[in-house]
Amino acid sequence: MAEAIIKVKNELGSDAVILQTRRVRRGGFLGIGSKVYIEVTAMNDEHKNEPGSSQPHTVIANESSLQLKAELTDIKQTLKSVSEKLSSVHTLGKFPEPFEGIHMKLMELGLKFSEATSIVEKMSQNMTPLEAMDDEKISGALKMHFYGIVKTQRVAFTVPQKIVFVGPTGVGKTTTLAKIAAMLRIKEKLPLTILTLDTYRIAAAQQLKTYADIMHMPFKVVYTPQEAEEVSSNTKESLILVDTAGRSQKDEMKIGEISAYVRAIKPEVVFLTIDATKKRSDVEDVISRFASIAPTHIILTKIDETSSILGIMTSLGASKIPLSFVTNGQNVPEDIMYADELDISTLIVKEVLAK
Ligand SMILES: Nc1nc2c(ncn2[C@@H]2O[C@H](COP(=O)(O)OP(=O)(O)OP(=O)(O)O)[C@@H](O)[C@H]2O)c(=O)[nH]1
Ligand SMILES: [Mg+2]
Repeated sequence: MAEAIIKVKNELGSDAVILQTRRVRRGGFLGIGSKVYIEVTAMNDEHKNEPGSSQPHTVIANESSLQLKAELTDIKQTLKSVSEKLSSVHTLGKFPEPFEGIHMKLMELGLKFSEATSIVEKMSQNMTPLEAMDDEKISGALKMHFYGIVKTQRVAFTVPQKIVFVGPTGVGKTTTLAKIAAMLRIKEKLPLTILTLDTYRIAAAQQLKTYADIMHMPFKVVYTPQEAEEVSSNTKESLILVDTAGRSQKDEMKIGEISAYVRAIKPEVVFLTIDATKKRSDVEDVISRFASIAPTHIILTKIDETSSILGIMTSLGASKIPLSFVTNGQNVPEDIMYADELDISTLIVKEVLAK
């Protein structure tokens, strides 16, 4: 049809009026081997009243070539939209150096395009071109930005107090509990009791009992929420640290089960233990699935095993649950430290500026 209209325009001018279009078969023998054409009947509107010009004019275009043309038009259209999209991405990511490099690095370290863009936009607006060439100034601006990316808060340990450790399987709950128990025992000299709800895996209870024995602390395994409630309400003279079994965060019902124990114990502190080696999306998933247990603080484990903490810190910051401890190794009790906003921002700036 497009080809036919071009023919009409060429032959009758752009004011031509189309009177009729139809498909016709031509050629072949008894209909075999014939081709389909489009027949357009048109006349020139401008000269329609002139003598001799009132005859409508018919043009014919081959349908297979029309189809090819239509496909070509389609391909051109697609190419145009792809190239528009590419150029918009290019323009959006266009910052003067060194900001463009920082923008790319932030995304490499796990930030989303929009998160990286907003950081770099703020930085580039607040710096003169001369300042932007000064590495110290860039590092200072980054540090300023990442300071407070996640809120940190120390727990005020006291007696009596109940503290429960929750989190997915294998993140380091038991190890971290042992590290904190040793720290409270040795440095703060607080009387402690260790409880575990880890009833269905004897090996896991044994792991904690060994730590408790070494540190000369009372150790109990509880089997029901009622028992957990009795033990915790009758233990007024010590700080109770409660370990829970690591259950898959995908398993809603078991989170409900831990939640029943937590409601029975009524702890002042619920530590959600998060593994720093996990993907950011997995961490966000853990935070949302454990939300029903209402964690009061986060402990980030295994930062010694990850190459970047930026993405995870951004997600922890968004959760609004304060970060309390960071652990950086398997050694009990030494591989644990209080989370500190300045340390975190220094570490992130190092990651961003690393070549
Ligand atoms: N590299 C490193 N390993 C750690 C850290 N914390 C714990 N681990 C190791 O992680 C593994 C699992 O630790 P656990 O304390 O048993 O973890 P959990 O959360 O109690 O596990 P479940 O009770 O099975 O859910 C052990 O091999 C620990 O030594 C850490 O900060 N860094
Ligand atoms: Mg454990």
